[in-house]
Amino acid sequence: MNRLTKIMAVVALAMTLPQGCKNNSEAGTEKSGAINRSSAAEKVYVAPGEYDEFYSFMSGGFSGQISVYGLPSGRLLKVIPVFSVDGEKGYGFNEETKPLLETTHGFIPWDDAHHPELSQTNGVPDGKYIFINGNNTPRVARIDLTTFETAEIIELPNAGGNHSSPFTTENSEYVVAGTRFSVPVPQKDVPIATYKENFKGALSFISVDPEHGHMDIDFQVLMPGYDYDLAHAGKGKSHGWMFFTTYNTEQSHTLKEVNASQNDKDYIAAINWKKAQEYIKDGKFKEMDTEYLINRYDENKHMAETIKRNKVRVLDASECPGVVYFLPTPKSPHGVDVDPTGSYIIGNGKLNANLTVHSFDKMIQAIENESFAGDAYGIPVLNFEDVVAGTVESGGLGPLHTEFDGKGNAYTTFFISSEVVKWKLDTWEVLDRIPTYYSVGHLMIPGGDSKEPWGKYMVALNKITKDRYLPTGPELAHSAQLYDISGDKMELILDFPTIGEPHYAQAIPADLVAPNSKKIYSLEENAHPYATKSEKDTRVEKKGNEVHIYMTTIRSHFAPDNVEGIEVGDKVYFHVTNLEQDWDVPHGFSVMGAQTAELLIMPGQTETLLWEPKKPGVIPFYCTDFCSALHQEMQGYLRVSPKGQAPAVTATTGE
Ligand code: RUQ
Ligand code: CUA
Repeated sequence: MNRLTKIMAVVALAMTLPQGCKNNSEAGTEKSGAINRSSAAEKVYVAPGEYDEFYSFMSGGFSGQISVYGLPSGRLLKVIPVFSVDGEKGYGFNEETKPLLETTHGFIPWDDAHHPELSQTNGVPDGKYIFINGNNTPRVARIDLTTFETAEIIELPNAGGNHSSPFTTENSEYVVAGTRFSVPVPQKDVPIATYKENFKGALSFISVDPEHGHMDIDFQVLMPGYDYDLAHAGKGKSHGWMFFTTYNTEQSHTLKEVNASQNDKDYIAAINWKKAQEYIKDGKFKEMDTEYLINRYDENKHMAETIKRNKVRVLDASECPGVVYFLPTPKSPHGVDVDPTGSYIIGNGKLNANLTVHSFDKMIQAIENESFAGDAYGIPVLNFEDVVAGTVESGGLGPLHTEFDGKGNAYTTFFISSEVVKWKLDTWEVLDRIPTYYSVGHLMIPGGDSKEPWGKYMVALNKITKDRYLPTGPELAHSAQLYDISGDKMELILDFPTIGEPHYAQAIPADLVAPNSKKIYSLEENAHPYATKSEKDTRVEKKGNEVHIYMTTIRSHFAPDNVEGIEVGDKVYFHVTNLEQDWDVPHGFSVMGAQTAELLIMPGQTETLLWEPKKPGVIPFYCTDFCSALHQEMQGYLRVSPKGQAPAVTATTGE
């Protein structure tokens, strides 16, 4: 057996382990290790009517969304639609949110969302925004935490598989987006076998406007054609640097499971983005023709708009000395994590047992001494011995991700050996280890990738659940597990299923978000071009085969609620304004035969549904949200006549 087949054999063995676990409902202790049931229950119990201490934002993975849970209870608070359409909220179906999902490939109703990242001020999550990457059709979204709605989605040109994304710098000067799959840049029709000549890896530095949060691509760094897996920003002393893991420095384009695992070491790419800014300022960049869209939701217009860009500023790493250095790192590193002081850069070599810790100070020293082992495509490669600070002899297998508790400890997940290992920064000794059920990917400590973690809980985000929950057919929910990490020993206190695949998650104390939560949209400030601000302005306008119904809702009726004059073949737009100005009083709108979704309209908001009636008759519509005691009465009728036979349009309420 060569090294790789050995690794594959271990991987295969580990994947079968969970099946071997006992499934004995009597013996909860068998499945979950030694759990002290009453103390665990007390720790996660949030009494009815009380609030959780933290908001936790979990990626939905292949669901494309973000789900919001309270911690420590594990209660689901909301699913925020981001990259996938959502019939529950009309997201991607109503006319206002459709533009959010526009790309240069057209309307894209699904993506794979991996890594939520909170905006930061001075290196600490500030509760303003959460960003998340769209992996498949490369994009980054920004969610506004006053509304818990997707406010903006930016597309990334020159990328393929936006995985090392969207990690933020200390003040969200940038969120980065690195390509996992290198592709021809610019895209062109070439033989795949010309990978080495034609493929490149673009790393985007997306600027975030401090006032409005608006994103745009400041510049891209064009890198050799490797795979850029994950990233994290420097902080404190290393602020100004961004670190990306690479794998496939072999530059293979086929059977990567073998071919991209040949090199003993790949690289962590250290990018000096302040230096890159100097190149930009001095005009030493190439302006490349390209195409990408920025889709922004305007909260006053209640509508998203698309901006098209056709240029991007590019720095070629090979031609910009001082911008990029490579740190050799063993065994196809996956996560790269920077400790709260910014001194250490941890490479999680996924085909390894040990963790490699690089020292930022040593890196700077080696750069100053120009002590290089050589170069790759003109980019200096540092000597491993010059930059390594230590190795954590973990005893685990398959390290993926590391987070920190702010008390000098680090916690690393091991996918293959299915555990979390707690170890000490500076001495690199292992302090504790605890199993996860099963096959943990990411882990999350509130603020655990920031300068000041709130190191009370740790959440393991597991890929496999097997015997943990009641079976639900072939598909089982993925799972989160909550651990108390306030003491010396980690203690498992709760399991809860998640939506889609939880890759990464982030959490923040509730008091940094809850007080800013918006309760209503002001009707007065509603600038939607089709808003109707009072019942007396409701009406129907028909031009050719386009019918615009200006409709309002208030407990418990629609105005108008009887409309005639529609005919088969018309395009009927319902522009529904919810006149309520009270918290938690949305109204729904649904019409029989609609091929889109319902609308769920917040107080003060206007939303539009397009309906194209296919058959003559009298069609009911109704409110879908139980809004009052007379909610069942909140209903109306639309008369649809055969083509060419409709009476004049009328819209009435209560006549
Ligand atoms: S990656 S484990 Cu996006 Cu580690 Cu999920
Ligand atoms: Cu409005 Cu139910």
